[in-house]
Amino acid sequence: MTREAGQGTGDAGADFVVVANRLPVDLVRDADGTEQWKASPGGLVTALESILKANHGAWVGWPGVADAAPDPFDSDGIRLHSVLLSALDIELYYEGFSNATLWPLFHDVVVPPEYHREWWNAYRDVNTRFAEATAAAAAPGATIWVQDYQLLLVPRLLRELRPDLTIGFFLHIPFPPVELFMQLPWRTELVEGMLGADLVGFHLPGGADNFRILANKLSGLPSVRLRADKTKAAEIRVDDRMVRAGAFPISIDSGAVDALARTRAILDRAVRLREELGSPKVLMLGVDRLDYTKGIDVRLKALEELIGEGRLDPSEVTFLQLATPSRERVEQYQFMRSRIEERVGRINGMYGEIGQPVVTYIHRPVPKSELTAFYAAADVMLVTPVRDGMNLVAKEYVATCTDGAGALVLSEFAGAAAELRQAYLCNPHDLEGVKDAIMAAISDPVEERRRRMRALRRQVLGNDVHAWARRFFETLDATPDN
Ligand code: GDG
Repeated sequence: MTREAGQGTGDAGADFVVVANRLPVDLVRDADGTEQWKASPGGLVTALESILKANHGAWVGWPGVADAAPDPFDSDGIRLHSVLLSALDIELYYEGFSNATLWPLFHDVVVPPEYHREWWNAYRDVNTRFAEATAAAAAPGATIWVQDYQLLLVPRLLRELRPDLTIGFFLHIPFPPVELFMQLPWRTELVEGMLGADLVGFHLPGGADNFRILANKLSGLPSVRLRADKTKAAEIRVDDRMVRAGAFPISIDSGAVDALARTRAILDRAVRLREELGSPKVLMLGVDRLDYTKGIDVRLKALEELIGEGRLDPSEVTFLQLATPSRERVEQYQFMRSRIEERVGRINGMYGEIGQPVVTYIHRPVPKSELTAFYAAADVMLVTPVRDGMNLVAKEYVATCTDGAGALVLSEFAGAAAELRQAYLCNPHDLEGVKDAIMAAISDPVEERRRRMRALRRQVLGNDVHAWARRFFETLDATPDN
């Protein structure tokens, strides 16, 4: 990766620009103390890499460190433009408005959202800076794709600066019911911010519907629903423009996950892992960012009760929970971490044997290969969020089950449940239902479990992240007035 400024897309700007809170790089400090930016490829980079490379692509985002804004540099053929955030910006815009106002509100107020004017002011300022950086990076007539809830105001701010651009927006988290969204003191500004895009994408048709209703309720904008359209889209008239809103369920690079899961290294590691865990009869797995929306407590409660009632034998069952650290400076995350760790301790204290805990809990990130081995080793995957935009973990598990032998327990409140109908679906608020789903996933006849997994694999392997990006751009190109 090179760091020289002035290379790559040159002064003319980029024809395609992704705008996201984070740049796909991390600042890494080597043993000798030198610092360098290293690519950190996430799902979005994978999905957009070929489009970015083929279109003189650029990416605008925060490099992940306070007060750092290196000159534009190239990473894997993509020009990266940094937006500078101070420590105070991070506290007010990111930890505050994004993660303690919008995140809980958009996840059905699982914890109470906080409304603070100084957070909102910082959010508006930072969104303005993102829009300015994007306007400076884009070539005339370029296509821009703005990502997620941290940047809801960017589409409109950017359109004001650069009416020549085609602007898409995608929301990775749920878009809440109208009654909840109406709590927001800045509800009209936020909806009008999103309406600056030509196409607004959601995971589910319900999100697009809520958005269409709010555009009418808050800004009096008329809309029509395009029922025959595959994305269940609506068209909203904004002045002399048409804005389209529709459902684009995201996916993973299923083929790549499937291929990795078939490698000798992963298969061997999966076997060793089961041995290290005491060769349990049943290995259950949870993989999440440590977040209160993910329902980690729900599955721990279910496990504790199933053992307490004698329906599960602790000497035969092991539960491996990977809970990656996340948003550790936000208060609600600190509370939740304590509650979960207390429950893990209680279960192991009650039911574990020496050298043989029931729950193995890992609170640090693991490499992708290790995570893939976890998936490959697990008999039952527990995905029990109380609300989740999609949940890629569920799809990754399915793509990793190359032998067709695993079982997926999946919350109805994850976006993924709309596509993964053959999972063992459950309502995370109904603990008895969760327990029954876990028991069915463990005890159903092998043929039934295999039948379900075959259907899930057809779904996940047939709808990958490349198809997701393609569908979004095809719709963006077809949106009227473009
Ligand atoms: C948001 C929405 C939506 C986790 N721990 C490790 C690790 N991971 C990877 C997983 C997966 C990703 O992180 C998590 O994705 P999810 O979709 O499950 O959840 P969010 O982070 O909340 O994502 C969500 C998504 O955006 C996309 O639109 O599905 O609903 O909330 O890929 O594998 N990866 C590695 N080590 C870890 O320790 N390597």
